[in-house]
Amino acid sequence: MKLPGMFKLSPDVSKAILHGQPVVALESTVITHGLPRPQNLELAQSLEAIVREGGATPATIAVIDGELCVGLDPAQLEALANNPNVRKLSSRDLAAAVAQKASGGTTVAATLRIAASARIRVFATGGIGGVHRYRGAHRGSQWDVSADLPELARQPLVLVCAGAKAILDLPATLEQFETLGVPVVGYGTDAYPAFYSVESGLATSDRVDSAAEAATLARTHWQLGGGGVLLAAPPPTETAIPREEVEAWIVQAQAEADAQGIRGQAVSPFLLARVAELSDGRSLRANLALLKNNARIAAGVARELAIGNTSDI
Ligand code: PSU
Ligand code: MN
Repeated sequence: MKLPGMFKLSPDVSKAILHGQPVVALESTVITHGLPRPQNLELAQSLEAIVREGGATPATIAVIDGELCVGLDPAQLEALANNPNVRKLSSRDLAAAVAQKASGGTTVAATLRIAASARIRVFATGGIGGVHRYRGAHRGSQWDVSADLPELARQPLVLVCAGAKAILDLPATLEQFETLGVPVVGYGTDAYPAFYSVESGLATSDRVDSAAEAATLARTHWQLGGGGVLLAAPPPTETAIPREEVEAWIVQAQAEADAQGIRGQAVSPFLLARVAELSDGRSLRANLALLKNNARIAAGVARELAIGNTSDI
């Protein structure tokens, strides 16, 4: 596999890809902008450990000094987590970051693009971005749709998440998945999860009950020319929070975001941080637990997909 010089694969990841061994991509905006310190670094390290325990190689993806890094060493991970000035990089921001030799955490959208270039087929995150709730006071807010959606439609990966983040308009986000041809597959459930909550009151489009079934569905989707598959895993019940409880915090956080004129890329990080405060840390605990759960599931799917694999699927 020959990638342009701006890509930098870690030795581990490079070897695993070359031999068709299971690899799980991990994003880094959740580290740089999604979680507070020091939980962000601890989480990033435990996700890598969980993927390894699950028999796959973790590939945390980030941009460091203009290089598209696929797999970070421990010092790089620490530096990224502790640097408050790094950028949030979505698909459209990658070229500028490379040209300017900048560093940043990659969103789901940007991570999908980089992972697909490296022929990685499985990716774990917490919650995918989506269609933001309509904020009448803010002109243009009806067009605040995360680049995660079109990018997932395009890139042939299985994205393991607990649905879309609860701060979003979930029915509108599900409609977008249908429009974009992205299967929304429940992992052991027919209910579409709502990130912190086990149920959103909405349904998935399909269901699988094992990693092997998920792998078969994804392979078939790709043989049909499809792109991404959303594998929606409910958050662990011990830390999950009922929808009605979460909703009150979100409504308040959203009102504050509007009053303070928060826009664009700053909206999601603001809402996540504010909900964590309003919930007295409960949303943060749920977020950490579901991220770990998703990493474990992703390792299983990556192993199934690697069976009988050559380096190109
Ligand atoms: N999931 C989390 N925490 C996060 C994110 C997802 O549990 O911080 C990040 C992801 O990187 C996702 C991004 O791609 O939020 C979406 O940002 P936006 O809504 O601005 O597209
Ligand atoms: Mn947005």
